[in-house]
Amino acid sequence: LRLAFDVYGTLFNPQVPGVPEEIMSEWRQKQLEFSWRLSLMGRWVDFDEVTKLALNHVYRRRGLSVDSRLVEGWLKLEPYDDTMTLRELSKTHTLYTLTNGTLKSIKKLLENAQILNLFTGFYSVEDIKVYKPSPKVYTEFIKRFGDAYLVSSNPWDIAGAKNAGMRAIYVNRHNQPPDPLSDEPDITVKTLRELPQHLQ
Ligand code: LAC
Repeated sequence: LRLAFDVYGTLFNPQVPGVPEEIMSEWRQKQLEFSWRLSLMGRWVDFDEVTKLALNHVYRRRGLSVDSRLVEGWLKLEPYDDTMTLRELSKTHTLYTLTNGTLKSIKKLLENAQILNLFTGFYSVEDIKVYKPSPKVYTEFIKRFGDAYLVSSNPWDIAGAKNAGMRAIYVNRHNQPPDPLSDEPDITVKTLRELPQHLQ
């Protein structure tokens, strides 16, 4: 099967070392909000830049001075333990990325984690300059690479894929309740480790 992986939050833990959890979560939320608002406005700013804008905004809002080097932490995120299951999955399935991130940054992450070579193809929304969960992203992926499953831990991403008619595998690591805007994922697992047995 073709498996199209979301990157941030699915393969890599979006936690920059040295950033308190509360600020990190607001940073991540603003990063996503900015990406969605830009797409609704029909504008394009790449995800690295969006991440920078969100960082500055979150610190300013709190009246704190910001160390802009923190943004480089996104190039050094840790993969989840179960991400290493991709080594096994790549033997019998074809792996792709399907990410809001820039190819430059996500390839660096995959390289650091020594899993870059497991992928057959890399797809980023930079190609069409509109962010997930726009249906255009998922349909463009399928047009280009063929039918595939999106694999994501982000419920809004699963919702987006199902909405666009793409099959989806939800990695529900944190036991989140179902997303009210989403159709049922085709497969739900708690970690990527369960995936090989589901896809036999
Ligand atoms: C990704 C982020 C947005 O697409 O989760 O990798």
